[in-house]
Amino acid sequence: MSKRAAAAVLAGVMIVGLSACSSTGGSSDGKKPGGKLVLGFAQVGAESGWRTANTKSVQEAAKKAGVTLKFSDAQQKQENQIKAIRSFIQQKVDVIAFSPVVESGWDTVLKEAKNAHIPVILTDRAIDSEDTSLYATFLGSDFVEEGKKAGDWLVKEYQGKPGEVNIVQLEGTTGSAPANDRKSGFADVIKGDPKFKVVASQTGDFTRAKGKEVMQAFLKAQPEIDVLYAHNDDMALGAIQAIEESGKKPGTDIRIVSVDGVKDAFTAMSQGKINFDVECNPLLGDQLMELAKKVKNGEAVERRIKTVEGTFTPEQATAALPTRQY
Ligand code: GZL
Repeated sequence: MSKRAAAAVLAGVMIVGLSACSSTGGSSDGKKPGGKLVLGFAQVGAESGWRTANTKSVQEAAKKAGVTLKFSDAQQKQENQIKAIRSFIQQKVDVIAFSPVVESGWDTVLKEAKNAHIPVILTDRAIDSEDTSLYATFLGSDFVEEGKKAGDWLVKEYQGKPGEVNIVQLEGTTGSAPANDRKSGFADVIKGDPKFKVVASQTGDFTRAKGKEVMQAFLKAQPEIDVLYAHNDDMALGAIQAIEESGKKPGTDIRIVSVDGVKDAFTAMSQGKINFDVECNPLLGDQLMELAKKVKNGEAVERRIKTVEGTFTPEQATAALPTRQY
């Protein structure tokens, strides 16, 4: 996370300004007089199993909470998310929430929302704006921590083993908070041990197709690959196809550490194809609806709400499979 965003995190609890409820005439229960709370949600896209689960969580939670949800899918394009936010402003929704596809380039449109007295909630991904008044709160994972967990596993895995460890890295969407932070968290852990070398690192844009394509290129270019670090499971699953098509065994010839913890990755883990998975929880819907109502009412909300998530070994993933929600 950038220093600016971290400064916002340190801002601690922030009382959402009275403007959030007075100028828009918010009634006592945060809804338009006589109507349901209207929430505009600008989603990144449908690029991964994680994203599909996140969308389902938001849509189901809105229904349960009696919130009218206006939903847009930006197909991973920032200009589409900006268009969606402008349309929500035009429609005078009560609250806007979105998962910023990349960290920068949001100030102008968020200033428009602020001038329209529509509070904004960041979900899943952060922005690097210096102006922390542009959003009421950020609900999502700590991606640096996720990267560190992946690095910690790797260091433990190779403790006491001689020789160099050649790592290839499939990065998430260029410029996105999860890609930037998972990369830096991982790098921070391994930089202390010269045996670990990242010999190639390239974006696979969080998709299976791109993950497979880039892994094919890695396999052609790199004489020796010991480990793949994938910033999400979909890229890892695409890479597994490439590894198998090259005649190598994923999880054995090339160890794989990934992030997200979706069901398909747990299945691959139960087959010995992924060696460690750092969970990233997509089920943010219920918390988002609670926050939207509070923010609309001008109630105090934490500036930063971190999602609770763990890590999975193949044994733990196999045991969790039957009840895995996503
Ligand atoms: C992380 C989320 C990432 C997931 C990917 O919170 O933004 O985007 O790790 C998804 O699977 O595409």
